[in-house]
Parts: sequence; structure tokens; C-alpha cells
Amino acid sequence: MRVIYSEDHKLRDAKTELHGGLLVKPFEGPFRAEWILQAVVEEGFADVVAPQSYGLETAEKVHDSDYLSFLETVWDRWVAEGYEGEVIPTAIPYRRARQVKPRAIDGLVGYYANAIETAITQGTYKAAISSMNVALTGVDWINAGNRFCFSLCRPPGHHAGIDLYGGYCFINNAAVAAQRFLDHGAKKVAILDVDFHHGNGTQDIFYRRGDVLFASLHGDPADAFPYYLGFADEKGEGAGEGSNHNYPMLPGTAWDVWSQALDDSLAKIKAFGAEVIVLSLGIDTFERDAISFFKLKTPDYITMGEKIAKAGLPVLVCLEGGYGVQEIGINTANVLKGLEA
Ligand code: OKP
Ligand code: ZN
Repeated sequence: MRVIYSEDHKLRDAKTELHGGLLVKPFEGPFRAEWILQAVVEEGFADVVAPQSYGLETAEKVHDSDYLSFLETVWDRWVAEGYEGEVIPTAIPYRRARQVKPRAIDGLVGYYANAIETAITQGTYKAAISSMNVALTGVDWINAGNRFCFSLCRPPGHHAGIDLYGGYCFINNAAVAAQRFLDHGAKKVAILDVDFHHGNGTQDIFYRRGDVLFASLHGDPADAFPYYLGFADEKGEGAGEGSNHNYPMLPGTAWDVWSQALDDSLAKIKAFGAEVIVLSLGIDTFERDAISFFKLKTPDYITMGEKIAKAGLPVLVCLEGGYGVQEIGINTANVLKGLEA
């Protein structure tokens, strides 16, 4: 299958992440994409192509346009304020506070944040746009009649909501891709999110819509980031009622239990009548991931790909998370191998 990749991901290279009360080197850095690209090429996925450029019109159907303008301008406004560090919020719209957009840059940063570990830096917006372009180019490759495509997106996207950034995410690549499938004739699209973390941004975007099913397999929010969304009783609202499916799972969950949730989610996707699957592929479900607590093993990723392919639908793979160990490369390649098996 074709791999879509852009060097522009390197523009997202924050110096800091707020972790354990310290500003540490981010878990989500350029080396991740380099490890994954190297492994997939070594494993035979050598058709690597740079993305096309797209405008913002598709992104504006899933994100608030003022939010996108905020992302584009926040770094310059931060520097103009005289700040010397990276963009980190210090205040957020807490319970019973007013949800009114502040004029001041410090207030605005918190207004648009759903988590505060993620520092915005020079180059972040350009990299996020490039990551979106990587996903959209994958859509066009599938629409040209190809069954599979791997969009090597970086930064990831699934925590980016309608008007929210955080959890290393800025623009929701998988959501923008799903929207482009709809705009090019698909009536129903499924987003299957197998990243260890709940895709709270993707859920936010499609929660009241009936054209996109969202299914997410993840660490129980009582135990894992993003903590405040991703429970099993979140089913969708209005036109989206019944098209949101969460599978929270406990610390230590291994393939036996995890794969039952995968089977169930694939049955939901079939019953929904999806014409294409956008796979939000995080490989942070791995047993030695740096920040997660599932126990999947390297061969499980082949079986994962095989099971997903058995749904019989085209699959656009968008990279999400996976941290701390070089095995993110082989594990990603294994999913691609399983898809093509
Ligand atoms: C992004 B994706 C470690 C905890 C970090 C944010 C996790 C974001 C994960 N400092 N919390 O879903 O892989
Ligand atoms: Zn994750």
C-alpha cells in the first residue's frame, strides 16, 4: 500500500511537555515519524509519496474557523506579548465559569485547550496543516480506487475537538479525512480509533452527526488520559444517537480482551453501513509503551490488521500515538501487513 509522508512534520518540535510537574522533552517528537517511516520501508512499504496541498475548506466543516485562526496566529501573538517560553495555558474555563472568548492571549490559550501538557511552538501550525494534507492525500488515493493507504500523520489529531487542542493534537486529521470522503460521495463513514487513548476530539466533532460512526477502544478514563470523556454510556445525541461506541478497558488489558472489543466495534461498523473505514492508528497499546497500560504484543498487530481487513471495506490508516520505544515502527508495519494479508 502507498505511504503518504511529509518532512514538514519536523516543524513540530516542542522543547517542553508538562509532565510530573516538570517541563520535560516531549514524548511526541520528530523521531517517532522517523522510526516508523524507516520500519515500514524496511518491511516493504516503499511506495512513499509526499502529500498534495489542500485549503482549509474541509477542516472548516469539522473545526470552528475562529479556532483554526487561533492556531495560525497564537505563536506570533505569544511572542508579541514578550513571552520567551512556549505557549502553555495558565487558566482554563472551569466548572460554572462563563464560556466567553477572552481578548487577552493568555485567556484565549486556555479557552481553546482541553489539556495543558501540550506546548504550542513556532512551526506547530505548519506541521499540523501538513499532517492534515497527509491524511487528505490518502483520501484521494483511496477514492482513486485503492483499497488501503497509510497516511503517516504527525502531529496526531484525535484529541483535537471542534474548537479544542491538547493531548499533542491540533487539527483532527482523521475527522478531516472522513469529511472529505463524505464530500466526495460517501454517505456513511466509520472512524475506528484503536489508539490507547480515547479519541475525545473525534467524538466531540461527530457526536451529534449521523453520517460518521465513531468507535474507540481505549484505557478506561477513570485511569487514563483524557480522563473526562470516553465512558461506555456516551452513545451520541440527536442525529448521532447510537453512532458513538466507546470500549473503555482496564490496566493490563491484553489481546484476548482487547480483540473482543475490536470484533464488536467491527460488527457495529458493518451494521451502520459504512462505506469506508478511517483507522485512527495509535500503537501505544503496546506492552512497553512509555505512557500507556495495555499489553499488546508485536504479533498482535498483524492479527489486528487482518481482522480490520475482514470487514471488507477500504481503509485509510491515519497515524495517531505510540511512544518511547522503537517497536512503534515494526508494530505499525505489522498492522499494514495484516491489512494486506
Ligand atoms: C496522545 B495520543 C504523559 C501523559 C501525557 C497526554 C497523552 C496524549 C496522548 N505526560 N498525556 O492519544 O497518543
Ligand atoms: Zn494515544
